[in-house]
Amino acid sequence: MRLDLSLYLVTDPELCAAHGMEQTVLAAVRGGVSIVQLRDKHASDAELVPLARRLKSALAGSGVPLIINDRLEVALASQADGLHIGQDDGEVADARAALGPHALLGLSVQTHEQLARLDAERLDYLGLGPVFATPTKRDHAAPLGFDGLAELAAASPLPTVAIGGLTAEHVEAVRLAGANGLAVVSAICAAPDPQAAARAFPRFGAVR
Ligand code: TZP
Ligand code: MG
Repeated sequence: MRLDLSLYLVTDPELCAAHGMEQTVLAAVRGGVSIVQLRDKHASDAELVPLARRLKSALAGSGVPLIINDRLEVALASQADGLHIGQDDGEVADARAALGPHALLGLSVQTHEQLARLDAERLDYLGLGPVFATPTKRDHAAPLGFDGLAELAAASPLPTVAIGGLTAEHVEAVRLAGANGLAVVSAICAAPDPQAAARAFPRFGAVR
């Protein structure tokens, strides 16, 4: 599936609680998000698989890929479009081998050291962050700011999506920093109207 990182929704069950994960995702897709990541740190695989399957069928034909955070087994069982892993979530090579060549595979990167030992051939994109400190992720790495983001994006051999404390007001700064899009949790999930919140993001112009 085509990879458009321009507006990347990442879910959080607590922040999505007002409407629920499923309705929040569907509203955000109507509002124009280009890619969705199902992220739930607490649910079991058995709880996540049915939700992932429902989201996958709801997104069918929309062109919006469904990515699963961390849980390879959930990605496989739900036939999701891809997987996103962090630095401590196992080897990229193992994930790629299990997913096959066509799935989308993303990796979170916080430092130049991590970029230097990147298994880029097996990856499709990188998540760079956090740009700002955010209460949404506990124990996140030191914030990059836009200058740090620009340095990592310039050194990245892969398309990048910025994450961490970002809102619709940051689209131009992220674009100028050279990333290919913004990933947001609270700016959409915690909004009273997730569809309107997604729509409020200016269109992200092509970077490269
Ligand atoms: N990874 C780095 S920051 C972050 C994740 C999952 C959370 C971003 O959440 P928010 O609410 O958009 O700041
Ligand atoms: Mg992770």
